[in-house]
Amino acid sequence: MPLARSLSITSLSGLEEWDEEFDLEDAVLFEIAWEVANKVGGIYTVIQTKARLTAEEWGENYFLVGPYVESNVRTQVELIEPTNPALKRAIDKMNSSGCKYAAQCEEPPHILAHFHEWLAGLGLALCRQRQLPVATIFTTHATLLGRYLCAGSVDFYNNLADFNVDKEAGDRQIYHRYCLERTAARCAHVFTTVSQITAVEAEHLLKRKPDIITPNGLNVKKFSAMHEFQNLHAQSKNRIQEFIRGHFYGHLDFNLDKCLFLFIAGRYEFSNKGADIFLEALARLNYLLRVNHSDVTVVAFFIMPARTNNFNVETLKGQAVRKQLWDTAQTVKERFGKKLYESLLVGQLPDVSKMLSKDDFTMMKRAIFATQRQCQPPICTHNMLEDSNDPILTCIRRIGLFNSSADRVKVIFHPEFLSSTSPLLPMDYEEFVRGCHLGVFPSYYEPWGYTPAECTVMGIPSISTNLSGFGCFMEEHIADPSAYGIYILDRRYRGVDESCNQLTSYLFQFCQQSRRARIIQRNRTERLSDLLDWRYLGRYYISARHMALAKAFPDTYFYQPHDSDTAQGFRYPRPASVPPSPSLSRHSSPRQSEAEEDDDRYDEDAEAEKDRLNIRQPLTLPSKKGPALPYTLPGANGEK
Ligand code: G6P
Ligand code: 1S3
Repeated sequence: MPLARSLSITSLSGLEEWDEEFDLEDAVLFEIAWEVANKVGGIYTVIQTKARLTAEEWGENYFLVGPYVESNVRTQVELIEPTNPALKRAIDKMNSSGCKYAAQCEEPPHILAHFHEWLAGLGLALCRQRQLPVATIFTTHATLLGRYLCAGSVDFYNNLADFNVDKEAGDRQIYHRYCLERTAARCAHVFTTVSQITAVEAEHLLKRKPDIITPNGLNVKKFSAMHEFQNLHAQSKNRIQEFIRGHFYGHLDFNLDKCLFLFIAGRYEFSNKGADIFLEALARLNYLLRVNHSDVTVVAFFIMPARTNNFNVETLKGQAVRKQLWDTAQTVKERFGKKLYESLLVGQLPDVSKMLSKDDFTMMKRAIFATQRQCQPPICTHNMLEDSNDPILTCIRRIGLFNSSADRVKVIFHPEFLSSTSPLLPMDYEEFVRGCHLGVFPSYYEPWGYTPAECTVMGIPSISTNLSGFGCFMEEHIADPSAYGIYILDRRYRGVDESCNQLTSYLFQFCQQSRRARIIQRNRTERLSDLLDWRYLGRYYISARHMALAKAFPDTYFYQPHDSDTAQGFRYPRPASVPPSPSLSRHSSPRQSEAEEDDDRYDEDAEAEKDRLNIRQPLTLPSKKGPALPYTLPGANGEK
């Protein structure tokens, strides 16, 4: 007999506790999405990271439904028999006769079905059309039409209210998909989306105002030692540096210790994800670093999957050459060590001129000879199938960032998601992010944006925009986001060129920070992670589910919004250590004197404690209804 469940979400760094009592004894939850155990993009992350909290609330009455992809089932799914007899009968019946509705048992549970995105929307539409006793939720993570319109040259945000949606969808040959999405949104008991900016978009393009906003969370990993994430940064950075040593072999004329790693990652939508203005800003940054004779070198990684025909030879060769140099150094070191040991054993100081033999020199010369290279270090790590039309490569050709010695900004395009089994850069995404210095996500279309959120929980600063769900959310909840390493680019009120200048200036300022300033900033960034934890944000999904059950089964469930519905949102105050004087505080990144520049032994515990005390104020933002939706989206400068 399943127990009535109640969920208590405990306090996180002063964020409000949330206790929920809702009798789910006779309810069953199905969550349906194309990305269940099937990684395509961000929705996979939503489902995968949220599963633990949802399972805490629903126990064995929680089911995820996704496409059957043999390879994914083998690697991600543990096959078990259902324990609930009603479900077992339904599944048996489905197995024997195809996917027909078959739950005609005596005491059916109350079914709640949560559909994500238009791909799952057909199931929702059929549930409603056949009048099945199922409470339904539809969550859209982007609108189809929004994505298509933004990818073109349309001034999207200034014209949201005026689009002839049917015509626009028809013109782009997505009318059938658009209809499915709109139907699902319209006929769900509860309609949700991931951010306020997408709520406004949905209201105009799908013609329904979302009932609740369900921001995306993450499972935040807490380390017992407070600075463990800093150590992880140093370890992962070393591994990226190794890759750089190989990639730039023969051209390692820059100081790796003064090298900053920037990256952009995500679905390959060149202008929607802001790869266009990132490249342009990098070209401007290159100029600024050169004319200012900066000793900093920036390596910007583009991790965006495109169609390729495997790694290219030059890139693989780079890692092979590096390995050969390493092996040579180890061999010579061993021989040297042996001679030294033998000399000490007989009580003599070694004759340094005889420590290296002719063979040693020949071996070292050969290894050095192998590092000679006629071409520049490659931009792209793979053989691209559409090399001549590829937007990133085309733009690089235009702006002339070719990894030459004079360039202070180098670019590496890795058109495949990262993997710890790669022969080139054997790191998974999380390790890679930890080793970088700054994530750059200047998106034009970004309903939420997991990439900067992932950076935040790992203590890595990021740049997002005020057209992304994440950027707006952080702007709303943090008094001085950039002091915490959350830079929010203005793409709403500025033209592309102006936004690009702002981005260049953020990047240039970042390059001027000392190591110590970066360490302080990372500590601050990491302190925000509770705000993005599912233990805090999961409450909006919980509210959506309770609302749907109450709408579909009013005799059994009652949904009452929290009293705090009208309360103002919580804001993280400025960090205690930011200089109070306006002239100094203009740079909200931490700054210090030249003498302290490279002191990485800085202990920030005292500052952290001050900030934590400062942060401990009650949070009154969330409610069962979710945050209030202002539904005013000031005009964005859509000049693209
Ligand atoms: C972490 C480590 C330090 C290291 C620093 C490098 O804080 O704990 O030992 O010096 O990272 O920071 P950077 O920003 O230069 O990669
Ligand atoms: C969408 O994935 P995308 O990268 O195509 O869903 C994500 C999860 O909700 C969201 O973070 C992202 O902004 C959307 O664009």
